[in-house]
Amino acid sequence: MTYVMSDVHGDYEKYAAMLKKIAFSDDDTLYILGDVVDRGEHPMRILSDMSMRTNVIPIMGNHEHMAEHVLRAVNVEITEESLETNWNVELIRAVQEWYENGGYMTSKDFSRLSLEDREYILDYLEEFSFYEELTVGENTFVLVHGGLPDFSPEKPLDDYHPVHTLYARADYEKRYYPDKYLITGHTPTFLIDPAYDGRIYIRNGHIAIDCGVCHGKNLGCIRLDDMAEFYV
Ligand SMILES: [Mn+2]
Repeated sequence: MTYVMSDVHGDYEKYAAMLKKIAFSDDDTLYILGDVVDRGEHPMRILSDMSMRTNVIPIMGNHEHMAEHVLRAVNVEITEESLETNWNVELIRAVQEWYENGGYMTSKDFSRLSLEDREYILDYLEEFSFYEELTVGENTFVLVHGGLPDFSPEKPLDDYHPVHTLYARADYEKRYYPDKYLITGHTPTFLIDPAYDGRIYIRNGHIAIDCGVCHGKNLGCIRLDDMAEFYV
């Protein structure tokens, strides 16, 4: 079976509870559609668990993108040289933007790791892909964290600016592909349509799966084989 979840935001308890609820096994595949880190308390525990499972496929979110950039830059000893190359105004702005978006919790959790584990986590974050396309049964799915700006149905995924797809928001009023579903996280479903508060939004060729964990709502997970929905 093939599952997708997203926007776990450091909530290890919900992540673990979801794996249990779907009875996730070695025969299954789970795509995690970004924003594992920030806001919640235990992002490193989730990343570490994900990294040890070969059947969990991580996709980048804007929060991983911010975290990887800042943590890589600050996880360097201050020397005369690193002051020039790393500790510049651009980094300070990036830290500020990240902290305004819940990055402090991730820094705090990261600070508790050994130097070796920090490198391991940073290397793992670099492996995240920006999108995936997969076919399950009769259906084809395009998975991207935020959206596809300047969309055209014929445009290959490689032609989208990868970083822009992380911060973009899909237009949920618009049908994208005539013959494929677009699966996105990033935009909590209660903001798309209050009728889907805490639930997965499936409409018009869209599957939006950020059910708002960091807003005190649910972690959602969809099974692509039969579109079954799971919540914790
Ligand atoms: Mn996001």
